[in-house]
This record gives sequence, C-alpha cells and structure tokens, in this order.
Amino acid sequence: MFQGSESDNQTLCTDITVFDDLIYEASESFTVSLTIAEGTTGVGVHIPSATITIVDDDYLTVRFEASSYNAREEEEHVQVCLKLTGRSETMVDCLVSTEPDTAQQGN
Ligand SMILES: [Ca+2]
Ligand SMILES: [Ca+2]
Repeated sequence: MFQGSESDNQTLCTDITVFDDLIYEASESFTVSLTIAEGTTGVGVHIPSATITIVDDDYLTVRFEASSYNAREEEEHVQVCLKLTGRSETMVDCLVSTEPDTAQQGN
C-alpha cells in the first residue's frame, strides 16, 4: 500500500518467491497483474501486467565413463560408456564417433 506523501513519485516493491531446482530446463515465465483495490477512485493503471522469466541455472555434463578402454581382438567389439551428470526434463542426444588418423601401434 502506498502511503500518503508530498512526493511526486513513490516506489513500492514486493518479493515473489522463486523455487530453485536441480533440473536442466528451458527458461520459464509467468505473468503478474496489477489491479487497484475495490473502492479506490481517481487512480489509473498504466502498465497492468508484467512478465517474469525464470532463467535456468542448471547444466548437464556428459563424459566417457573412463578415459581408456581395452579391446580384445577376438571379441570383435569394445563397449564404451557415457556418463550424464545432472537431471534434464528433455532427452539428451549424444554421438560417439571414431577420430580419423588416431590409430597407433601399441608399446
Ligand atoms: Ca537450479
Ligand atoms: Ca532448473
């Protein structure tokens, strides 16, 4: 509630609670609106609504589970594993590919 004052301009602020989570997600927004209390006269509303955007502060990391793997020739394949750290509300698509010109003879 604005108090009576001789000043031409007063500012009144209110806090709206925003909950922090641990999920990687897109920014979210909602609208707040302003109305004048019933029975108040002679007061106009210039900007009747405002948009609040909650900017996500969470992130994900993806990595190989190990930095090296051993492959036995007779098994004809090697399994490499990825590790995702963090929670996401959407699918995380990853691509594993071989790097050209990195094959070397062992020691
Ligand atoms: Ca967070
Ligand atoms: Ca979040």
